[in-house]
Amino acid sequence: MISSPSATPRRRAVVVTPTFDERDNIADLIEAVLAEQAAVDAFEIHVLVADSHSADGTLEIVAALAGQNPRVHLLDVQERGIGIGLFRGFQHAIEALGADVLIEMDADFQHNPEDIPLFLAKIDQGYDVVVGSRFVDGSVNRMPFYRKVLSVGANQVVRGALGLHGITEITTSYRAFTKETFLKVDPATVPWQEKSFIFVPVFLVRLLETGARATEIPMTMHPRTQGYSKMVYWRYIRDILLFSARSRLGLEPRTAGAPGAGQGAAG
Ligand SMILES: Nc1nc2c(ncn2[C@@H]2O[C@H](COP(=O)(O)OP(=O)(O)OP(=O)(O)O)[C@@H](O)[C@H]2O)c(=O)[nH]1
Ligand SMILES: [Mg+2]
Repeated sequence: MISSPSATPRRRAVVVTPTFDERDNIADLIEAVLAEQAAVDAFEIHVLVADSHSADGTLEIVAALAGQNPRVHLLDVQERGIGIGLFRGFQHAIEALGADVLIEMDADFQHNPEDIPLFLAKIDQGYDVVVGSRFVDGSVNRMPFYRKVLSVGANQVVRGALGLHGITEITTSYRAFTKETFLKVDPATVPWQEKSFIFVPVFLVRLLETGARATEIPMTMHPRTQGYSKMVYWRYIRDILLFSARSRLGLEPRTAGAPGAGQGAAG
């Protein structure tokens, strides 16, 4: 892609992907993400792999690719947890890599990198948060029946507890948002140190509570084909139910400025 010297400088979009034991996926994923640059003009695409010190070779694969390509970055977050990987990854992308826009995406190809241009087009139109959804027209959900039940149930329970209207999908981790929106979220209101996947729905709720202008785009989701799942179902279901109950009782800290914020226990 050729840009003239007088063109507006491109904003930087960093795709943050959390990894634990993803050696069979990660090199292909990085290549697929960077290939989307051909379809994106307004943003310079980078990829940051936020790894929980995998021992399967993921770290070494990404370190080698980062040494060859300045748009590939590695953050070893040391500890386990998808929330730790993502939250530290977002902070690092802003502070060390100069990210203007963040994209949150799994590393196992359940999220299609070809959707990246659509997310960025919506950000370019002025949206603060863009959510990939399996529940809007045009989406395709190829997950097995029990996973569909889990996602529908979790979405209903959390959305009901928080009175979230307009956003249909809060349990899958494919989203784009601006740096400014991320910086409005108080880290103390996000369970980023929890080992379960509760980070994924709660983080989106906190982004929306900032008053962000949000929209959804349809996505295709299918089971992973390489590597293994790190989701512990009972722990996730337990945490979803606890979070929803605590939110209804006003016991969850909320983003400052959100409707109803400050009524519950803070901190
Ligand atoms: N940094 C980090 N990333 C993790 C951790 N656990 C999971 N991930 C990553 O988070 C993403 C989602 O995890 P998955 O195991 O695919 O969970 P899932 O998509 O709900 O489960 P499947 O549908 O079976 O794949 C993947 O990119 C994982 O590698 C962790 O402890 N640390
Ligand atoms: Mg997965």
